[in-house]
Amino acid sequence: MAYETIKSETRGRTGLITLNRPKAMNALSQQMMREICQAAEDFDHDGRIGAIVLTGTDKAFAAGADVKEMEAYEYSEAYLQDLWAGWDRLTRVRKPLIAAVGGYALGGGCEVAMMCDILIAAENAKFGQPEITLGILPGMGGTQRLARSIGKAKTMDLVLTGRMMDAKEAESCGLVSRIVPTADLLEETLKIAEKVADFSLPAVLAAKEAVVEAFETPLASGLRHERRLFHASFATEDQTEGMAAFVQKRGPQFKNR
Ligand code: CO8
Repeated sequence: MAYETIKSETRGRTGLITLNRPKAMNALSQQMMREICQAAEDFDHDGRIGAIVLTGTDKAFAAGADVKEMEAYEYSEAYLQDLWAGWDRLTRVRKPLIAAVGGYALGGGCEVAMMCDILIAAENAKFGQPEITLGILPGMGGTQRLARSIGKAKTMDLVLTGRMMDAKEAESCGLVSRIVPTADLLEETLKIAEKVADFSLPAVLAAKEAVVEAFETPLASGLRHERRLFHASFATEDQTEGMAAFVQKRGPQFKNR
């Protein structure tokens, strides 16, 4: 499919989506939202793909929703269109989404990164929710996913002051899992994606589903859900292979990749 605001390609078993509006700091337009979600869904349904990487340029992962596009909106339009709800499609992708964040991840950019399952930051990454400086507030998870991820104190600080935090602070508060040198961001992230994509896909999907559940349910039902998925994993041929390979001291040959 031909896209205008993103590039979509495959690297081995990884689907790579590159946000491609560099002159606008990858500001997220509605078209870009539709194209990112479409590309991610296509990879989700593609049997050759085991993980999906979302990245931008070294200057900007994405500097937020496109303010120039949003400027003229009125309440009724925003409400009737359910503005930005289209991003929910990304959160329904079942394969692991890995964000490779270089440069600015602000506003909607930070929110899209938080919709991903693993966040890798380049040393030059900067995260923030500057909506307050525009007379609005975050609208796609910046108060909710951020608070669940880094807690109330830092979230209030970022959301109410609009300040940015650098990669080190983002790692120390748990927003990102790793920091890599800026020049190596894509290469390092693709290595992580390939590692994930090499495991048994049913196990990977179930593991993601179980972790996502931790953010949506009380502990007792989350634990029950995890246990059911764990039990179900014994119905897969990859469990038989994975455990046999361990016992026989060899590498596993997973069939369902
Ligand atoms: N929207 C539209 N255009 C943008 C945006 C944006 N968010 N960010 C940057 N641009 C454009 C600039 O207007 C400029 O365009 P032009 O050359 O035509 O003037 C170009 O990108 C380059 O930007 P700068 O000249 O400003 O570059 P600097 O290096 O000086 O600064 C910054 C980079 C710090 C990133 C700066 O551009 C900035 O502060 N951008 C806005 C950040 C912001 O406020 N983001 C929040 C937007 S609101 C939002 O995200 C609401 C979320 C709602 C849910 C979204 C769901 C995903």
